[in-house]
Amino acid sequence: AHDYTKYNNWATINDWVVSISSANADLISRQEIGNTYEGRPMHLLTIGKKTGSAKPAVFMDCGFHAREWITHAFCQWFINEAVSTYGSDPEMTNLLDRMDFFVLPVFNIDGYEYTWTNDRMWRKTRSRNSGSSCIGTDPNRNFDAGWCTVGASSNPCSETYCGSSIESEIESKNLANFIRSNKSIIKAYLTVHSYSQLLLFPYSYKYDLAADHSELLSVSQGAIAALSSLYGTRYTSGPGATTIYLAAGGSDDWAYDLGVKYSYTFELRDEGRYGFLLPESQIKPTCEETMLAVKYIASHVLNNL
Ligand code: 0X9
Ligand code: ZN
Ligand code: ZN
Repeated sequence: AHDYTKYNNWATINDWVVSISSANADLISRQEIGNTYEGRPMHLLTIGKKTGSAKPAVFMDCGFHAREWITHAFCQWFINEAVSTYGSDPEMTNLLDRMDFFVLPVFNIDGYEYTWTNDRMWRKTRSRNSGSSCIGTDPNRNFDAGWCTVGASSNPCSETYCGSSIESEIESKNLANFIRSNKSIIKAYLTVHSYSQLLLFPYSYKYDLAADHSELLSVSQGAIAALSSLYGTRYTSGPGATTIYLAAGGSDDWAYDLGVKYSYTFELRDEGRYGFLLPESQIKPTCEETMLAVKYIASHVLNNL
């Protein structure tokens, strides 16, 4: 059965996506943005009060990398918290009245399924590579942002394989097509990874500072201050290139260069003690503190339209 304080497999998440959408039809609608390589449907939820007119939106995805299980848990937590605090939490109520959240709870579904059935530490997609027996592409090296120039590999056996071409992965193409189609309303792009307790913003494919560097930095500092106000969890924020490493082809840099100004990558708990194997006892505190950062960013977006 589905449990917000446990890690749920894809079948459980998928059933839950269908049921929470129908149980909250006033606030949630569901659509498929395409199928994965192995044919699983990529369900995207739109969360917000239905007003009849187009609202500005925040796009958020979880589960780019299969083994980063806390991220899948966070998207589920966010959706539940949004619908269950609408009407009581003034900040969430204001956000959902005036904007929409597009949430993709599991981006790399095939990889996630593989971490449950075969290899808990799998990272990449599960697509076949011609001329190689190695499987998968790193989806966060597969976007059109300095593609495969730095911090990525052209070897299909590498954990950071950039793929045979930009958006070679159907999951990347489905996500990019959705964002391109809704570019005029998408004001922020949040992509949730783990681990290291970082809040990153462009650029990661080059050392150049983003044109919006000072605003991105100050919003990131406000967001991590809000996050740490709950349990004192310490985050670092900054441009990817100097805060984590140079790595091209990420969806954050791609979205930013497309024109989505508030583009952030979260690296959730912890700092390495458990790493990708974060105990279930940390799901609730991690999600509760991360909610504060996401709401901080969304409120900033709304106040600066
Ligand atoms: O390397 C990544 O894709 C991310 N770290 S992870 O450990 N979750 O794999 C960081 C992504 C930062 N952004 C870009 N490199 N564009
Ligand atoms: Zn990741
Ligand atoms: Zn809560």
